Amino acid sequence: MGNMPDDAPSSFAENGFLLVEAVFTAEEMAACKSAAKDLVENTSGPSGVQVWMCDTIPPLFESISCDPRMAAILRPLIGPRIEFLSAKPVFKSSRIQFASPWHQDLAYWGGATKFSSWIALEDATPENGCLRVIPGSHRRTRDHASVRDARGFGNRVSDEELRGERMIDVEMKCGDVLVFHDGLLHSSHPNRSGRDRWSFIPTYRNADVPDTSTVWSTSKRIGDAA
Ligand SMILES: O=C(O)CCC(=O)C(=O)O
Repeated sequence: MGNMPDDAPSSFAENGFLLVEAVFTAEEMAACKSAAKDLVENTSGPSGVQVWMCDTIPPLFESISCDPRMAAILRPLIGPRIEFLSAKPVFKSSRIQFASPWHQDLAYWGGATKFSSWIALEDATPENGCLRVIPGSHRRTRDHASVRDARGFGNRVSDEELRGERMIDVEMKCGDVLVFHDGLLHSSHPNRSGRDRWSFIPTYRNADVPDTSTVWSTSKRIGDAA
């Protein structure tokens, strides 16, 4: 299941994210990207994000989200009973020249901790808009300003508030998976490559932890223990 590091649970607990290399093949990622292009290129909003709940997600995307390799990566981090909630292909068009703003996903969701996996459908670099993260930021919930403009992402933490914090670029190869905690502060670089950039982000939670979030009314158990 890719190159799962030996210290995965402690590294994830400390940093709020974990990069696992070479999980999916280039062929699998190409199929996912081509299906995502057909379905969302012309329908998603300015942020390039479209969300599918687990009961309405197209089969190819469900199979990637619920793949045994994903369950094997998530089990040491979440626990034996994993629920798949929803997923989104994220399309960063070559026309989108602005960075995605800093935020914690929990500002949109509330309730129990959720875990997302940023799956690289192609190589992600600072030039084409890879993610940026602040290691360890998942331990503190920040205030988010509510902003409405053409960049999408209505809940944001300003760049000024984060000045001086250690930010790292997460460069990824096609087929790599970055699992991250919903408290992790993240943003992404503008896409200056002149080419589109695609990723796919399924979200999960621990079925044993009560969740007061009202975002999801359905979920699907994944993994051997389900
Ligand atoms: O992939 C990106 O460019 C940003 C995605 C993101 O931050 C999110 O969906 O929460």
